[in-house]
This record gives sequence, C-alpha cells and structure tokens, in this order.
Amino acid sequence: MAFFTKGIAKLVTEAISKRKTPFITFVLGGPGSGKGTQCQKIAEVFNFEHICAGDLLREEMSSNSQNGAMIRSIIMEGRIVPSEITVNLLKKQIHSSGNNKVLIDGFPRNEENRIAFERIVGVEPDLVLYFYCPEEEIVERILKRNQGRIDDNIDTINKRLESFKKLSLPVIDHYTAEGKVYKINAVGSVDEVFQRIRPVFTSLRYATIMSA
Ligand code: UP5
Ligand code: MG
Repeated sequence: MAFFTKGIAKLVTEAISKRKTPFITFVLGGPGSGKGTQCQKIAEVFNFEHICAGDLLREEMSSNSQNGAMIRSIIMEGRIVPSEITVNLLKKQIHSSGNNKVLIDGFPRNEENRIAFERIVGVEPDLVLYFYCPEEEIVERILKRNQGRIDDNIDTINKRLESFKKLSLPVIDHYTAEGKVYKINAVGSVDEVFQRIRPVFTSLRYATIMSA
C-alpha cells in the first residue's frame, strides 16, 4: 500500500474485479522453501486468497474419506497425489473463496497436475512465483518445524526433494518459457524474502491499472 494513494488502490481493485476469471498465482518451490510462510504475508498485504494444496490434502487425509488412506501413504512417500483429487479440491476452494485474487501454494507439482488444472478449472495462471533455496537450508528448516507433519522426517524429506527435482522443475521450466515465472531467492529472514516479493505485487497493481 505504501506507494499508492487510496484513490489508486480503489482503481486497482475495480480493474481486478472486472476480470471474468480469477487472477491466479501459482507459488512453487522445494519443500520447506517458505511457500506457506510467504503466502500468508502476500495474502495479508495484497488481499489474496491463500489456498494451500498440501493443506487441502492433509484435511482430506484426516477426514476418513475414501481417499484418506491413499493420500496418507502417498504423502509419506513424498509422491504426488492423483491430479483429479487435488484439482477438484482446489476448484471447490477457488469458487467458494469469493476472492478473485488467488494464491495457489504448492501446486502444480508435475506436468500432469498442470494439464489437469487447465482442463478441469479452465484457467491458466497469470503469474508463477518460484522460491529457490539450497537443500541444506531446506532440510534444516523442515527438521526444526516440529508441527507433527507425517512427512517431516529425513527419509521423506529426501523423497520430497527427489520428486521436486524430477517432477516439479519441468513445470517451472514450462512456465519460464511462457515468461510467467518470477524467481525469488528464498534465503534470508522471512522479512528479507518478503521484501523481494513485494515489488512483484506492487508492479502488478500498476500494470493492472495500465491495462484496465
Ligand atoms: N521458514 C520459512 N521461511 C523461513 C525463512 N526465511 N528463514 C528461516 N525459516 C523459515 O516453511 C518451512 C519451515 O521453515 C517453517 O518452519 C517456517 O517457519 C520456516 P514453510 O513456509 O512451511 O515452507 P513450505 O515451502 O510451505 O514447506 P512445506 O513443507 O509446506 O512444502 P511442501 O511443498 O513439501 O509441502 P506441501 O504441504 O505443499 O505438500 C506436502 C505433500 O503433499 C507433498 O510432498 C505431496 O506428497 C503432497 N501434495 C501433492 O501430492 N499434490 C499437491 O498438489 C500438493 C501436495
Ligand atoms: Mg507449505
């Protein structure tokens, strides 16, 4: 908000509200790279809806639904849940949010996820944030987290890292070729990292006014 007067902020809000489809930002990066932490801040400061694919799957896993046991074993193995399940959970959440600016945290994780989202939800992302972080930092952060996640142990962390490199990096390459990726150095304090992200969303506001 710092660079904008109230009048301009109102114009931006109106410009975005005229879009027929929500403004979608995919937030990608290795496990523990800070996606969730930074999404919370972006959501708060720039008024986005934060939808975390992993959280939706963990809720589904604990809900005793027919897919619960399958999701649990896939998460334990650091593999990727079938696209149909995740995309339908995301679609429901996007539609019920009522917010036309959405951050999708930790999805798509492979090419199949990406294609299924485009097919089932019928939109493509406007922007992709990619947090890059060295593996030693990732391992240290996750082992310190201590929130009882079933995948926060060294065996599963190594499998999550392998899945990320093998399956998720090609998705980032795809969007890089489309010119949609904004790469963020995820090392530093939470506030330092947020200061690197902030200009993306402030310039976005400006671009939205220009194209409105
Ligand atoms: N932390 C954060 N920022 C920090 C900083 N700048 N400096 C120091 N510490 C920092 O952060 C991780 C930890 O680091 C926290 O303790 C935080 O305080 C600290 P966080 O913000 O939680 O990082 P994030 O990138 O969100 O890490 P997360 O572990 O949630 O990432 P994953 O991508 O591994 O987890 P997710 O929940 O997205 O997915 C879990 C599993 O679900 C996947 O492995 C997969 O099996 C399954 N899944 C699918 O199959 N499909 C999907 O679409 C999504 C998930
Ligand atoms: Mg997370």
